[in-house]
Amino acid sequence: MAKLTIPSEEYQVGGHAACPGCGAALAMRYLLKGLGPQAVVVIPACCWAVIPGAMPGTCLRVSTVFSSFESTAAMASGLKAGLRQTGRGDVPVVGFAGDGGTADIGIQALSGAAERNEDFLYVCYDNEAYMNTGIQRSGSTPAFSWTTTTPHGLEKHTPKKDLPMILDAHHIPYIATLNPSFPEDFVAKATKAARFKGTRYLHVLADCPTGWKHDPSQMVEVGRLATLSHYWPLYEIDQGRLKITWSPSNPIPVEKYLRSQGRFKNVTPEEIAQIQQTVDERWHALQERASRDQKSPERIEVQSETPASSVPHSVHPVSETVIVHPNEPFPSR
Ligand SMILES: Cc1ncc(C[n+]2csc(CCOP(=O)(O)OP(=O)(O)O)c2C)c(N)n1
Ligand code: SF4
Ligand SMILES: [Mg+2]
Repeated sequence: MAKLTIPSEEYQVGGHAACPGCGAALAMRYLLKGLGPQAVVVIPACCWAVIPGAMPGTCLRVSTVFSSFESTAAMASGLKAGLRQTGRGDVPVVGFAGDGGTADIGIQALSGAAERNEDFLYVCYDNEAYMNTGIQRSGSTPAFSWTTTTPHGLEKHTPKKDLPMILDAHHIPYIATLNPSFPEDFVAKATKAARFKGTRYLHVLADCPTGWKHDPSQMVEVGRLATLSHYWPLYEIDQGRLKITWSPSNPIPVEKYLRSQGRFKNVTPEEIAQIQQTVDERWHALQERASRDQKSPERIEVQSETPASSVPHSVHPVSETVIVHPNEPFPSR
Protein backbone atom coordinates (compact mmCIF):
# COMPACT_ATOMS: atom_id res chain seq x y z
CA MET A 1 0.00 0.00 0.00
CA ALA A 2 1.18 3.51 -0.78
CA LYS A 3 2.72 5.61 1.99
CA LEU A 4 1.67 9.14 2.80
CA THR A 5 4.29 11.52 1.49
CA ILE A 6 3.13 14.65 3.28
CA PRO A 7 5.26 15.91 6.15
CA SER A 8 4.46 14.68 9.64
CA GLU A 9 5.32 17.99 11.35
CA GLU A 10 2.39 20.02 12.62
CA TYR A 11 2.41 23.84 12.71
CA GLN A 12 -1.26 23.97 13.59
CA VAL A 13 -2.00 22.24 16.86
CA GLY A 14 -5.17 21.12 18.65
CA GLY A 15 -7.61 23.47 20.28
CA HIS A 16 -8.70 25.56 17.33
CA ALA A 17 -12.09 27.24 17.43
CA ALA A 18 -13.43 26.11 14.04
CA CYS A 19 -16.64 24.12 13.68
CA PRO A 20 -16.23 20.35 13.42
CA GLY A 21 -15.35 19.31 9.87
CA CYS A 22 -14.14 22.77 8.83
CA GLY A 23 -12.26 22.53 5.53
CA ALA A 24 -10.57 25.87 6.14
CA ALA A 25 -8.92 24.46 9.27
CA LEU A 26 -7.57 21.49 7.31
CA ALA A 27 -6.42 23.83 4.54
CA MET A 28 -4.25 25.87 6.92
CA ARG A 29 -2.86 22.70 8.48
CA TYR A 30 -1.76 21.29 5.10
CA LEU A 31 -0.53 24.66 3.86
CA LEU A 32 1.83 25.04 6.81
CA LYS A 33 3.13 21.51 6.29
CA GLY A 34 4.17 22.68 2.83
CA LEU A 35 5.62 26.02 3.97
CA GLY A 36 7.33 25.15 7.24
CA PRO A 37 7.80 27.09 10.49
CA GLN A 38 9.28 30.29 9.04
CA ALA A 39 6.07 31.49 7.42
CA VAL A 40 4.43 34.73 8.55
CA VAL A 41 0.69 34.55 7.88
CA VAL A 42 -1.49 37.62 7.28
CA ILE A 43 -5.16 36.92 8.09
CA PRO A 44 -7.98 39.39 7.43
CA ALA A 45 -11.48 39.39 8.91
CA CYS A 46 -12.90 35.93 8.17
CA CYS A 47 -13.49 32.67 10.04
CA TRP A 48 -9.73 32.22 10.33
CA ALA A 49 -9.56 35.42 12.37
CA VAL A 50 -11.31 33.52 15.15
CA ILE A 51 -10.18 29.95 14.49
CA PRO A 52 -6.73 30.42 16.16
CA GLY A 53 -8.54 31.01 19.48
CA ALA A 54 -8.65 33.77 22.06
CA MET A 55 -5.39 35.58 22.84
CA PRO A 56 -2.94 34.81 24.32
CA GLY A 57 -3.69 31.29 23.11
CA THR A 58 -3.35 30.25 19.46
CA CYS A 59 -3.44 26.99 17.57
CA LEU A 60 -0.80 28.27 15.13
CA ARG A 61 2.91 27.73 15.64
CA VAL A 62 3.82 30.35 13.07
CA SER A 63 3.76 34.14 13.33
CA THR A 64 0.40 35.67 12.47
CA VAL A 65 -0.67 39.23 11.76
CA PHE A 66 -4.33 40.24 11.49
CA SER A 67 -5.28 42.72 8.81
CA SER A 68 -8.44 44.61 7.94
CA PHE A 69 -10.82 42.79 5.62
CA GLU A 70 -9.73 44.48 2.40
CA SER A 71 -6.00 44.83 2.90
CA THR A 72 -4.49 41.32 3.08
CA ALA A 73 -2.38 41.74 -0.06
CA ALA A 74 -1.35 45.30 0.84
CA MET A 75 -0.27 44.21 4.31
CA ALA A 76 1.60 41.19 2.93
CA SER A 77 3.41 43.46 0.44
CA GLY A 78 4.41 45.91 3.19
CA LEU A 79 5.43 43.16 5.58
CA LYS A 80 7.70 41.64 2.96
CA ALA A 81 9.24 45.04 2.19
CA GLY A 82 9.90 45.58 5.90
CA LEU A 83 11.47 42.14 6.26
CA ARG A 84 13.70 42.82 3.24
CA GLN A 85 14.80 46.16 4.66
CA THR A 86 15.73 44.54 7.96
CA GLY A 87 17.77 41.77 6.33
CA ARG A 88 15.11 39.08 6.66
CA GLY A 89 13.95 38.96 3.05
CA ASP A 90 14.01 35.16 3.06
CA VAL A 91 11.08 34.93 5.49
CA PRO A 92 8.06 33.70 3.49
CA VAL A 93 4.98 35.93 3.78
CA VAL A 94 1.56 34.41 3.19
CA GLY A 95 -1.81 36.10 2.89
CA PHE A 96 -4.58 33.69 3.93
CA ALA A 97 -8.06 35.03 3.18
CA GLY A 98 -11.57 33.81 2.56
CA ASP A 99 -13.45 34.09 -0.73
CA GLY A 100 -15.32 37.21 0.38
CA GLY A 101 -12.01 38.83 1.32
CA THR A 102 -10.54 37.79 -2.03
CA ALA A 103 -13.21 37.78 -4.75
CA ASP A 104 -14.97 40.89 -3.47
CA ILE A 105 -13.55 43.19 -0.83
CA GLY A 106 -9.82 42.39 -1.16
CA ILE A 107 -9.59 42.09 -4.93
CA GLN A 108 -8.28 45.60 -5.47
CA ALA A 109 -5.30 45.15 -3.13
CA LEU A 110 -4.64 41.69 -4.55
CA SER A 111 -4.80 42.85 -8.16
CA GLY A 112 -2.47 45.76 -7.45
CA ALA A 113 0.04 43.57 -5.64
CA ALA A 114 -0.09 40.91 -8.38
CA GLU A 115 0.42 43.52 -11.09
CA ARG A 116 3.52 44.73 -9.21
CA ASN A 117 4.54 41.07 -8.75
CA GLU A 118 5.05 41.59 -5.01
CA ASP A 119 6.95 38.73 -3.44
CA PHE A 120 4.42 36.81 -1.35
CA LEU A 121 2.06 33.86 -1.48
CA TYR A 122 -1.67 34.56 -1.42
CA VAL A 123 -4.02 31.75 -0.42
CA CYS A 124 -7.78 32.02 -0.85
CA TYR A 125 -9.73 29.42 1.11
CA ASP A 126 -12.99 29.32 -0.77
CA ASN A 127 -16.04 28.21 1.21
CA GLU A 128 -18.20 30.03 -1.32
CA ALA A 129 -19.88 32.51 1.04
CA TYR A 130 -19.27 34.98 3.86
CA MET A 131 -19.43 32.30 6.53
CA ASN A 132 -18.13 34.17 9.57
CA THR A 133 -20.99 36.66 9.49
CA GLY A 134 -23.76 34.16 8.84
CA ILE A 135 -23.49 32.60 5.35
CA GLN A 136 -24.08 35.54 3.02
CA ARG A 137 -23.56 35.22 -0.72
CA SER A 138 -20.15 36.29 -2.10
CA GLY A 139 -18.83 36.70 -5.64
CA SER A 140 -17.56 33.16 -5.25
CA THR A 141 -20.94 31.63 -4.38
CA PRO A 142 -21.96 29.17 -7.12
CA ALA A 143 -25.20 29.47 -9.06
CA PHE A 144 -28.31 28.01 -7.39
CA SER A 145 -26.67 27.65 -3.97
CA TRP A 146 -28.69 28.57 -0.90
CA THR A 147 -27.26 31.27 1.36
CA THR A 148 -29.02 33.52 3.86
CA THR A 149 -29.03 36.33 1.27
CA THR A 150 -30.01 34.00 -1.60
CA PRO A 151 -32.85 32.07 0.02
CA HIS A 152 -35.04 29.57 -1.82
CA GLY A 153 -36.71 31.36 -4.71
CA LEU A 154 -34.07 34.10 -4.81
CA GLU A 155 -31.01 32.01 -5.62
CA LYS A 156 -28.08 33.46 -7.51
CA HIS A 157 -28.18 32.70 -11.24
CA THR A 158 -24.72 33.83 -12.26
CA PRO A 159 -21.68 31.56 -11.89
CA LYS A 160 -18.94 32.13 -9.34
CA LYS A 161 -15.99 34.34 -10.26
CA ASP A 162 -13.12 32.36 -11.73
CA LEU A 163 -10.43 33.68 -9.39
CA PRO A 164 -7.48 31.56 -10.61
CA MET A 165 -8.13 32.79 -14.16
CA ILE A 166 -8.43 36.39 -12.95
CA LEU A 167 -5.01 35.96 -11.34
CA ASP A 168 -3.72 34.27 -14.51
CA ALA A 169 -4.54 37.48 -16.36
CA HIS A 170 -1.94 39.16 -14.10
CA HIS A 171 0.79 36.84 -15.47
CA ILE A 172 2.16 35.90 -12.07
CA PRO A 173 4.68 33.05 -11.69
CA TYR A 174 2.52 30.38 -10.06
CA ILE A 175 -1.18 29.66 -9.62
CA ALA A 176 -2.81 26.42 -8.47
CA THR A 177 -6.11 24.98 -7.34
CA LEU A 178 -6.07 22.78 -4.25
CA ASN A 179 -8.45 20.52 -2.36
CA PRO A 180 -7.75 19.26 1.21
CA SER A 181 -9.35 15.93 0.24
CA PHE A 182 -6.23 15.39 -1.91
CA PRO A 183 -3.51 16.01 0.69
CA GLU A 184 -0.48 15.01 -1.36
CA ASP A 185 -1.40 17.21 -4.31
CA PHE A 186 -2.16 19.97 -1.78
CA VAL A 187 1.14 19.89 0.09
CA ALA A 188 3.17 19.44 -3.13
CA LYS A 189 1.64 22.65 -4.54
CA ALA A 190 2.17 24.60 -1.30
CA THR A 191 5.82 23.50 -1.24
CA LYS A 192 6.25 24.36 -4.90
CA ALA A 193 4.64 27.78 -4.49
CA ALA A 194 7.13 28.60 -1.73
CA ARG A 195 10.02 28.12 -4.17
CA PHE A 196 9.03 30.98 -6.47
CA LYS A 197 9.71 34.65 -6.09
CA GLY A 198 6.96 37.11 -6.98
CA THR A 199 3.23 36.82 -6.40
CA ARG A 200 1.89 33.30 -6.16
CA TYR A 201 -1.77 32.37 -5.79
CA LEU A 202 -3.35 29.21 -4.36
CA HIS A 203 -7.10 28.70 -4.61
CA VAL A 204 -8.34 26.17 -2.07
CA LEU A 205 -11.72 24.47 -1.86
CA ALA A 206 -12.72 24.83 1.80
CA ASP A 207 -15.80 22.88 2.76
CA CYS A 208 -17.95 24.56 5.42
CA PRO A 209 -20.39 21.98 6.82
CA THR A 210 -22.18 24.77 8.68
CA GLY A 211 -22.92 26.76 5.53
CA TRP A 212 -23.04 23.91 3.05
CA LYS A 213 -25.48 22.04 5.27
CA HIS A 214 -24.15 18.54 5.64
CA ASP A 215 -22.86 16.33 8.41
CA PRO A 216 -19.34 17.45 9.44
CA SER A 217 -18.10 13.85 9.21
CA GLN A 218 -18.63 14.02 5.42
CA MET A 219 -16.17 16.86 4.82
CA VAL A 220 -13.40 14.83 3.16
CA GLU A 221 -15.90 12.85 1.10
CA VAL A 222 -17.74 15.98 -0.14
CA GLY A 223 -14.37 17.40 -1.22
CA ARG A 224 -13.57 14.20 -3.09
CA LEU A 225 -16.90 14.42 -4.94
CA ALA A 226 -16.04 18.00 -5.94
CA THR A 227 -12.93 16.92 -7.82
CA LEU A 228 -14.29 13.56 -9.02
CA SER A 229 -17.13 15.49 -10.72
CA HIS A 230 -14.79 18.13 -12.25
CA TYR A 231 -16.57 20.75 -10.14
CA TRP A 232 -13.20 21.52 -8.55
CA PRO A 233 -10.51 20.58 -11.08
CA LEU A 234 -6.95 20.30 -9.81
CA TYR A 235 -4.47 22.19 -11.95
CA GLU A 236 -1.51 24.51 -11.76
CA ILE A 237 -0.28 27.34 -13.98
CA ASP A 238 3.49 27.29 -13.68
CA GLN A 239 4.98 30.39 -15.33
CA GLY A 240 2.05 30.67 -17.70
CA ARG A 241 1.80 26.98 -18.59
CA LEU A 242 -1.32 25.19 -17.41
CA LYS A 243 -1.16 21.55 -16.35
CA ILE A 244 -3.94 19.38 -14.92
CA THR A 245 -2.28 17.78 -11.91
CA TRP A 246 -4.84 15.07 -11.20
CA SER A 247 -7.97 13.97 -13.02
CA PRO A 248 -10.45 11.19 -12.27
CA SER A 249 -10.41 8.21 -14.57
CA ASN A 250 -14.19 7.89 -14.16
CA PRO A 251 -15.70 11.34 -13.57
CA ILE A 252 -19.01 11.34 -11.72
CA PRO A 253 -22.05 13.51 -12.57
CA VAL A 254 -22.00 16.85 -10.76
CA GLU A 255 -25.44 15.98 -9.35
CA LYS A 256 -23.74 13.57 -6.96
CA TYR A 257 -21.66 16.43 -5.55
CA LEU A 258 -24.66 18.78 -5.36
CA ARG A 259 -26.85 16.20 -3.63
CA SER A 260 -24.25 15.74 -0.88
CA GLN A 261 -25.11 19.18 0.51
CA GLY A 262 -28.27 20.78 1.86
CA ARG A 263 -27.42 24.14 0.26
CA PHE A 264 -28.34 22.63 -3.11
CA LYS A 265 -31.40 20.76 -1.91
CA ASN A 266 -33.82 22.86 -3.96
CA VAL A 267 -32.00 22.67 -7.31
CA THR A 268 -34.23 21.53 -10.15
CA PRO A 269 -33.23 19.00 -12.84
CA GLU A 270 -32.95 21.91 -15.31
CA GLU A 271 -30.60 23.77 -12.98
CA ILE A 272 -28.50 20.64 -12.46
CA ALA A 273 -28.21 20.31 -16.25
CA GLN A 274 -27.11 23.95 -16.44
CA ILE A 275 -24.47 23.43 -13.75
CA GLN A 276 -23.28 20.26 -15.48
CA GLN A 277 -22.93 22.16 -18.75
CA THR A 278 -20.85 24.90 -17.09
CA VAL A 279 -18.65 22.31 -15.40
CA ASP A 280 -18.14 20.41 -18.68
CA GLU A 281 -17.34 23.55 -20.66
CA ARG A 282 -14.81 24.67 -18.09
CA TRP A 283 -13.18 21.25 -17.95
CA HIS A 284 -12.85 21.11 -21.74
CA ALA A 285 -11.38 24.62 -21.77
CA LEU A 286 -8.81 23.53 -19.18
CA GLN A 287 -7.93 20.42 -21.19
CA GLU A 288 -7.53 22.44 -24.38
CA ARG A 289 -5.36 25.04 -22.66
CA ALA A 290 -3.24 22.31 -21.02
CA SER A 291 -2.60 20.58 -24.33
CA ARG A 292 -1.82 23.91 -26.05
CA ASP A 293 0.55 24.97 -23.28
CA GLN A 294 2.42 21.68 -23.34
CA LYS A 295 3.12 22.24 -27.05
CA SER A 296 4.12 25.90 -26.67
CA PRO A 297 6.12 26.23 -23.48
CA GLU A 298 7.13 29.82 -24.17
CA ARG A 299 3.62 30.99 -25.04
CA ILE A 300 3.21 33.40 -22.14
CA GLU A 301 5.85 35.72 -20.90
CA VAL A 302 5.52 36.02 -17.13
CA GLN A 303 6.88 38.63 -14.78
CA SER A 304 8.53 36.10 -12.52
CA GLU A 305 12.11 35.58 -11.73
CA THR A 306 13.25 32.00 -12.27
CA PRO A 307 12.00 29.70 -9.49
CA ALA A 308 14.47 30.17 -6.65
CA SER A 309 15.71 26.70 -5.85
CA SER A 310 17.43 28.02 -2.73
CA VAL A 311 14.48 29.72 -1.03
CA PRO A 312 14.67 28.37 2.51
CA HIS A 313 11.84 26.18 3.68
CA SER A 314 12.05 23.23 5.96
CA VAL A 315 12.75 19.79 4.60
CA HIS A 316 10.25 17.34 5.94
CA PRO A 317 10.68 13.64 6.57
CA VAL A 318 8.24 11.33 4.85
CA SER A 319 5.44 10.25 7.14
CA GLU A 320 4.72 6.59 7.71
CA THR A 321 0.96 7.15 7.71
CA VAL A 322 -0.92 5.11 5.13
CA ILE A 323 -3.00 6.83 2.48
CA VAL A 324 -5.01 5.50 -0.41
CA HIS A 325 -5.11 6.71 -4.00
CA PRO A 326 -7.74 9.45 -4.42
CA ASN A 327 -9.90 7.15 -6.57
CA GLU A 328 -10.16 4.53 -3.83
CA PRO A 329 -12.49 4.71 -0.83
CA PHE A 330 -11.01 6.08 2.37
CA PRO A 331 -10.17 3.48 4.99
CA SER A 332 -11.99 3.70 8.28
CA ARG A 333 -9.66 4.84 11.06
C1 LIG B 1 -14.67 46.31 6.04
C2 LIG B 1 -15.41 45.18 6.69
N1 LIG B 1 -16.62 44.82 6.22
C3 LIG B 1 -17.28 43.80 6.81
C4 LIG B 1 -16.74 43.13 7.87
C5 LIG B 1 -17.52 42.02 8.53
N2 LIG B 1 -17.00 40.72 8.20
C6 LIG B 1 -16.10 40.10 8.99
S1 LIG B 1 -15.73 38.55 8.49
C7 LIG B 1 -16.80 38.69 7.18
C8 LIG B 1 -17.02 37.53 6.26
C9 LIG B 1 -15.78 37.06 5.58
O1 LIG B 1 -16.09 36.19 4.51
P1 LIG B 1 -14.94 35.40 3.80
O2 LIG B 1 -13.86 36.31 3.40
O3 LIG B 1 -15.55 34.60 2.72
O4 LIG B 1 -14.37 34.45 4.94
P2 LIG B 1 -15.21 33.34 5.79
O5 LIG B 1 -15.96 34.08 6.84
O6 LIG B 1 -16.12 32.65 4.84
O7 LIG B 1 -14.18 32.46 6.38
C10 LIG B 1 -17.43 39.94 7.16
C11 LIG B 1 -18.43 40.38 6.16
C12 LIG B 1 -15.46 43.54 8.33
N3 LIG B 1 -14.85 42.93 9.34
N4 LIG B 1 -14.82 44.57 7.72
S1 SF4 C 1 -18.55 28.56 9.75
FE1 SF4 C 1 -17.66 27.21 8.20
S2 SF4 C 1 -15.68 28.13 7.60
FE2 SF4 C 1 -16.35 29.06 9.55
S3 SF4 C 1 -15.35 27.81 11.16
FE3 SF4 C 1 -17.40 26.95 10.83
S4 SF4 C 1 -17.09 25.32 9.27
FE4 SF4 C 1 -15.26 26.64 9.24
MG1 LIG D 1 -16.00 32.54 2.70
